[in-house]
Amino acid sequence: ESERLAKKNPSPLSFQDICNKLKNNEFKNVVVMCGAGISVAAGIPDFRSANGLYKQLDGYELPYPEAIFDISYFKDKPHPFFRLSKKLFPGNFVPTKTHYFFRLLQKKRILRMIFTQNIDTLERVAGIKDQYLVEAHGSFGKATCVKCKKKYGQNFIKPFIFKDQIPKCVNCDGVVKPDIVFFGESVPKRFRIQKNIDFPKADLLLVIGTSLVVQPFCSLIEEVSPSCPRLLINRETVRRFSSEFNIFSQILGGEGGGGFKFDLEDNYRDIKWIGECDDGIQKMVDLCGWNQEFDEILKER
Ligand code: CNA
Repeated sequence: ESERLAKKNPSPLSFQDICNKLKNNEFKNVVVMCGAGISVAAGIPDFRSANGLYKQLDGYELPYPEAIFDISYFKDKPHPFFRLSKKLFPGNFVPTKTHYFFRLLQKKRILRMIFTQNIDTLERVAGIKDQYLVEAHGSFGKATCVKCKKKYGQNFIKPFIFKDQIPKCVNCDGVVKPDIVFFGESVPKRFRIQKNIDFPKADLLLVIGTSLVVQPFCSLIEEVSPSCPRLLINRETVRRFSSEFNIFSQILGGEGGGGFKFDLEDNYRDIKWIGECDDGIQKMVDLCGWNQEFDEILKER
């Protein structure tokens, strides 16, 4: 069905057209939406791929994989999350070409904002400044006691996690949870504020390395103006959920939400490049003729 609609109403823009416009400085406010796929080449598994984290949770005794990030499950059983945290904890990973491409956009002063779902902080490691970053699902940078809300830094929780212990509050003995947004928790205030500021201003939306299923993040693609081209770079095309799936997935932990369109109907401005993130990015750099500048940035790795 989607192919039929895309054929009926193909995008007048090609991947090459987008790159030409970038090269000719026609985009001045690039908004990026990214997810776990951009960090897979750094060695951090994503959630939903065939060898993703959700397939690696066998020994964790979870009722369903998403429970590991479910706030009510966590309050009852925090162990599985902390066991996984040891694997994901920032510090041991090098950013990918894709992360450094964001840095190139920042250098060219055409990066409006990156909205990331990732909690690995690799955007920061690649040199993205705070002002250009919205960590929509939080990060391991800070932590909060679930009971008394006392705030902690990353250095407090890290030794506990690496010793396979649960970090406990010095005041009330409550569990200290990293400030990562779990299913059932609300997104940070910065997400809500920047969403209304940056999306209406976007003249190009780059969606990269995400299955676009987690709400409210996935609905952001609807927030750009109707004239803003939306470029997807991903291993697979992104799905659109039926309402039945939403009800089911909400029971599973708040995903879905549906109703959004991406590269399906009214395809007058959506473009997709299916393949590895870093290959798509290299292709963009080649077509833009930005190789020399990009290589300079990559040398810092
Ligand atoms: P996801 O649902 O696992 O989807 C990842 C998407 O990326 C899939 O569509 C894959 O096909 C695609 N993909 C995987 N590898 C590549 C690659 N090398 N090149 C191109 N495409 C690729 O992950 P989402 O980010 O969409 O889901 C949101 C969750 C995942 C967020 O809440 C994150 O916090 C969470 N997560 C984050 C990390 C991280 O911080 N690195 C790791 C795992 C999960």
